[in-house]
Amino acid sequence: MATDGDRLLDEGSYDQLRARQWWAGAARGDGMSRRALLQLSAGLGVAALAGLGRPASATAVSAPADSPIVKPLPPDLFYVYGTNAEMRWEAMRDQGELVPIDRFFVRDHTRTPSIEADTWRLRVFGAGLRGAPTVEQAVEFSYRDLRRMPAETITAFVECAGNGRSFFTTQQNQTVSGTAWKLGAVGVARWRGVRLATVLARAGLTADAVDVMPQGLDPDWVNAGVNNGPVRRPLPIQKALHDVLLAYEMNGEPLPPDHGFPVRVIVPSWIGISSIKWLGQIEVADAPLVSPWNTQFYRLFGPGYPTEGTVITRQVTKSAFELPWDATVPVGERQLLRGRSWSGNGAIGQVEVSTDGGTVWRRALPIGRHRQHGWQRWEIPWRPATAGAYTLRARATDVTGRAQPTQTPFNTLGYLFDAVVAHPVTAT
Ligand SMILES: Nc1nc2c(c(=O)[nH]1)N[C@H]1C(S)=C(S)[C@@H](COP(=O)(O)O)O[C@H]1N2
Ligand SMILES: [Mo]
Repeated sequence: MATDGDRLLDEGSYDQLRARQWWAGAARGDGMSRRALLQLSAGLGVAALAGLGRPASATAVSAPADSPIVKPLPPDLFYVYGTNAEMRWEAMRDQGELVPIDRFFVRDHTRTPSIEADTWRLRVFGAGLRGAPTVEQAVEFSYRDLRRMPAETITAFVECAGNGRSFFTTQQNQTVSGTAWKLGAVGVARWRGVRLATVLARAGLTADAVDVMPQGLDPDWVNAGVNNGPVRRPLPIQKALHDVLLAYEMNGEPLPPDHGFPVRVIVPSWIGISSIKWLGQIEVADAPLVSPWNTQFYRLFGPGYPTEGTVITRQVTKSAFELPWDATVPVGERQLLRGRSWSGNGAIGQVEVSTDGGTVWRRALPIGRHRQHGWQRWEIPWRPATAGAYTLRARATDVTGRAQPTQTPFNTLGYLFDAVVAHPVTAT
């Protein structure tokens, strides 16, 4: 039988329990009354439905001279959208399981800060610890302290909850707000670091702990005239102790500035915003915590959802071809189509591909093994017999049976697009 703790690893029960606690006044928020939130979320829905939200368009702008992102963003590897940059999927052709750092997507709310490892400290505090109730009394860890603790390495994807958002508009004719990602706001890397459970134990964790809230050192996020404070989002203690890592290495190198140097959180299978970069502090509370990132943003709002929305935790099932958008392929030649599929709910069980607009589906052949929280690579031979336009489709099913649908139910902020994507190519 599932215990309360097990249930908190599951997004549905986590949300229901936290929502009940919050609406009953048992959760501690910062800065926003329930009334204000309700007004805001209702207004958000209306604005987005009326097309007042920033419409998702496929237009990519090039990086400004004073780029908020530190690493180079060459146009053959990235589409750049202001403070965010997505990987072009053709950049994964001929790559192994991991996405190299030079092409890993970046999602910054403001900009990449410059932080020195020598003076950096992680401050852990809160009523869920013995003797460190406030941030002034926090238990401090230096970079060296963390590096000396037992290390662990995991393979896991980081994926933005909004990955695929542009297809709400281009495939489903719906207006949603937020960055108009195609499918490149995802990447798999090897993350090395120390388990959050180890750090919390050393900080004096007690059985009273309920939620933890990691917070970033990047600038406050101001949106629509409202200062939401530093980027932060709570996690239930059960998930925090289960498999969360405080990572200081990515693909065998020190964490690059854009990906959270010196230390970031990695929350396997959960949406990207959970994996707080440039970690500065962690509150460990004996009561449920809220931040705008789990009450206003990264929730599903819209006609099919309750007024207060539904929180998002795990990622959905998706697939992508390792091809340029509007690729040109040789006519009359046998070629191998390659791609990858992934899910936040478990390994991928099967992938089917259609090259004829969705009539005939063939099983793709798996390449390599799906490791931990990574993805499944696959390939399928194809010979386009005649010249002209084709639409490629890949649809995956994970081992829990979650398959990609033909439509994703609308939500105003355009999260969790899992429908099969129609990828245009031309054979010449
Ligand atoms: N401190 C901080 N952490 C953050 C963010 C941020 O802007 N600031 N962006 C989040 C979001 S929305 C995503 S999708 C991931 C992106 O990680 P990446 O830039 O390493 O790909 O980081 C998350 N962690
Ligand atoms: Mo994100």
